[in-house]
Amino acid sequence: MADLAATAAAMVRPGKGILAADESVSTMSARLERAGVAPTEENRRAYREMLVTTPGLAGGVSGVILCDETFRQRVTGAATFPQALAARGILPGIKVDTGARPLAGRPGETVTEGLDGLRERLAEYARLGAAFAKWRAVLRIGAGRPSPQALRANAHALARYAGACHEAGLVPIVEPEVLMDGSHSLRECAEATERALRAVFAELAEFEIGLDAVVLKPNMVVPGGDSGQVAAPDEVAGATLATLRAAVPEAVAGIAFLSGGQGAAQATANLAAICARPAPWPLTFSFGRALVDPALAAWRGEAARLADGQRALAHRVARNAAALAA
Ligand code: 5MM
Repeated sequence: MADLAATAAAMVRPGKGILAADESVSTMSARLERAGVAPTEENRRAYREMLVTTPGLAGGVSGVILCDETFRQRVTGAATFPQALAARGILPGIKVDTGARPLAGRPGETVTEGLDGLRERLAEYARLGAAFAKWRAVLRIGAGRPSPQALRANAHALARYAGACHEAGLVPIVEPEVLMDGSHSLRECAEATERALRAVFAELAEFEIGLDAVVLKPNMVVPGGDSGQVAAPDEVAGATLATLRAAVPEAVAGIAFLSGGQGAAQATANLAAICARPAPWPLTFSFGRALVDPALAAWRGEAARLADGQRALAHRVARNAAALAA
């Protein structure tokens, strides 16, 4: 466990965050199509190669999360993606859940699946070079939601996943995402997030998971996207840290926020406000869209625009790394 705690500490070390480039094949294909790029296996590979070979990426990124397809692909020059990341001093991570599926008896709610065969898959990913893994639970705010049943089912799966990761020698990123979708208030987001985190840490305690080798990836506490409310970064920071303090044990190795569909600049401003306040855990980012959307828009699948895409990613990484030191 000492090695795992050291890896977890390296993932959240000062001035660095985690790049979430683990979109599933269907999500990535849809994003490429929206950007005018044909959604082929080769274009998904080329896009991820553009990201991970960005000059200086290791200056602000401690780890990159990949999906199964990318993990088995190669960058130009024959190294696999995990080998290419390790050569750059970046920890390779792998998304190991198989997605959110409808939860029986709870219309509109999901449970994230992927426990079947997980031990064998984790062992293979470890052999292929993974240092850490990620599993994302998806929770919605609405009438009666998230329900106690959805909270418990997802928390139980996250705890079993975390235990399996530790057995395989991987650090688990535990991601219970309360979606921004909806018209809920910031207060309702805070309440739902606190309930979600309490459920997760109750299950992690039940399974005796060593928290010094766990990185938590929560949402920030923000009003729903359709609420019409706008929360200033200081209000987001206050509500986010109050919620985390109420539900997250101090023993957790670190907290890496997701961006959740916030605009890139907004996510960075909120991150900076959160990091400006004292907290008992290392705080950082594990953004997907807020890091890569500008890079995809700049690249557009054209080899001649590769450097533009990389500059866009490097810019967002630098802004977020600077936010950590706010
Ligand atoms: C990059 O997207 C991840 C997985 O996407 P799928 O839904 O296709 O599996 C996702 O888990 C991501 O890591 C987190 O939600 C954080 O991403 P954002 O864009 O919210 O920061």
